[in-house]
Amino acid sequence: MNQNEHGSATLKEILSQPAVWLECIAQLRKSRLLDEIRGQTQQQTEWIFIGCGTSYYLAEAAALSWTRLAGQPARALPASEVLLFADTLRPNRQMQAVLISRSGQTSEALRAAQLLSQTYFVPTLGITCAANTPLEQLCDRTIQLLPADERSMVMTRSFSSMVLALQSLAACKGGEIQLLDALRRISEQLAGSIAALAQGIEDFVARNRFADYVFLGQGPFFALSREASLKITEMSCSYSQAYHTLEFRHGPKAIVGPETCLTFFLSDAGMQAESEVLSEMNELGGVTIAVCNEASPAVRRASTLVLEMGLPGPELAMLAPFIVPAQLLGFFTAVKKALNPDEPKNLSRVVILD
Ligand code: F1P
Repeated sequence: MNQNEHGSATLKEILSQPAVWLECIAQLRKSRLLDEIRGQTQQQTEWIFIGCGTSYYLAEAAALSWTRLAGQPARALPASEVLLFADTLRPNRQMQAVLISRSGQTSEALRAAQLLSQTYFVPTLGITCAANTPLEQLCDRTIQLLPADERSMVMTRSFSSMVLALQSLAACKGGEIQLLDALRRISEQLAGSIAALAQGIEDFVARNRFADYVFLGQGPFFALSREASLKITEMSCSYSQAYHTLEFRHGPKAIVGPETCLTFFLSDAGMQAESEVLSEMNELGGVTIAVCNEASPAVRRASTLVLEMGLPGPELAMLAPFIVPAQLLGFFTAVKKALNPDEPKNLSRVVILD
């Protein structure tokens, strides 16, 4: 794969992620913003992460990370649910809302921020990759990750960088400071291996043709499955679904055949149970991709393609690096279908409503 061969902004941004993560981590450390936010949110007892599209799946990853790292209840909602069913959310002053938006301009996210802040007096924290945005005007505080902004329509490094930033905030609140060092080491290691990873996925795409895609994960990796599914649909106009791995047995597996590409995001905690589903789908004739940190013999036997990332860190630190293979799968599938991932069909970079 020659990066210039594609000349794509989206591919450049995907490949830039390890370097951008290091920039964002350094920026957060230097600014001491996380310590300030931790001090200002001591009284908040429940965290609500809110976004749209990719930013909603980012919210899901952040909420699962928050519960485990900060030790507080957390959940994720699409902004539309806050707007249409705010009463079921039972907003209160002990809540902390986190509004996630790469552009800081998405109408539903802005309206959710305004409703929570001005009607329910819920404190609001924004996180965005742009400067001087309406979101920043509406929120009490805003984390800006300018190095993670993108030219491309689809979100790639903005997704992974904002995941890292919110995980870093959770770790700061929970005293899990070793996570920040793990994220830095992982970024440095992936910087040296991402080109080879991209070549392996480009070669896999060149050798195969699929009718549909499935992405499977448990725990925080389910959020990755949802984002991965959206990426391949946005970039390559392919039909894709995402499920909790073990849920896939309960009906959806009916679709599995030789033209079904199933990607498994394997967790440490659920490796045994998830590997059994992987083996079953391989036996049904599906083409299987395993994204994991260390592959067991059972995983190797049941996988058409094993992406063993081999990164140094705890399971939660794998959320940002594990999405990279799915971004690359979406990109190279689009190129193979003679589509332009930089200008996806039917889509706009920001959804602005009247
Ligand atoms: C949210 C979003 C993206 C999607 C597309 C339209 O944007 O739904 O997730 O890929 O770009 O907008 P934002 O609120 O994060 O800027």
